[in-house]
Amino acid sequence: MSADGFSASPPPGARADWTIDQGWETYSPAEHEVWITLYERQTALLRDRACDAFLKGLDALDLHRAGIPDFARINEELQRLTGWSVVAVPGLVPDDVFFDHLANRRFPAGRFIRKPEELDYLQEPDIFHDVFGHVPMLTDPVFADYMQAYGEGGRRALDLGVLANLARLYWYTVEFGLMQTPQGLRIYGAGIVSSRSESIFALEDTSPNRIGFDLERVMRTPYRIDDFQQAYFVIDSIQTLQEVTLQDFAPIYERLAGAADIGIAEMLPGDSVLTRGSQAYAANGGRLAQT
Ligand code: HBI
Ligand code: FE
Repeated sequence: MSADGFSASPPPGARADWTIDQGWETYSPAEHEVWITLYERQTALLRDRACDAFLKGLDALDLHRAGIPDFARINEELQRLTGWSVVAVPGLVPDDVFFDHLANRRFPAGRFIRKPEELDYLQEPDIFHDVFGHVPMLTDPVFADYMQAYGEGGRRALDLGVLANLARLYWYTVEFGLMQTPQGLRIYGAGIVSSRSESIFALEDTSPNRIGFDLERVMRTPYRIDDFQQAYFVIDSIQTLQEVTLQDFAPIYERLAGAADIGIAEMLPGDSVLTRGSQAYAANGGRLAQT
């Protein structure tokens, strides 16, 4: 991937749009076993932590089958529900390629799965993060629209050179978003639902800030790529995300161009505060201190 996010050429064996065949029949029993271990561990934890749309999607796609799902099988149901499909890619793809897939209702998912010794954490998204984490929410029609709109917005943001702001929106919603529901705080972000430790930390730990979602606030707030988030943003419904995409982003990008970033752990007077975090986890070294 080149620095500016525009297409380098696809790796050998990949098609021009960076897709590859999933090759479901080539997974080993040990790889299926890793999926089953992760799946059973996460679903036990998420029953009262993930939002309804996620849990419904998990069941609708029949992901509780034993082992790594065959994209051809889940795509039949996914396309019927929201017109989305999962396509296999070798790993992270250039931003413009990524946005083009999303804009066409194709979710690019890595085909590789983590090693048994990496169960708890890996830097690059594997098939468990991508398919268990991201795909169930794509069965929700409103969220499915949001993801397509994000792809279209991403292409525009790349052309305008403001991708960093939009990437924060993706990070604090699609990857690490929380939702307030009548049953309490629930998770919808893929980066959280696919992680056992962050599924607990994000909802229950006193360290992180939990702040009501505000589009420009989110787009001015940096995020962590190497550890638990120091701030989580909370929507009150998936419709909130859809309303976001109905806005004209041009004036927002102009305002953001003149606005400084907000400190990752900072709280602003205008924030709607659910949790004023202690930041104790980050202060004492975060993940490194835990190992
Ligand atoms: N590629 N396969 C893959 N998956 C991603 O989540 C992804 C990507 N490329 C770029 C990217 N995400 C982000 O940089 C954009 O959301 C900004
Ligand atoms: Fe992801």
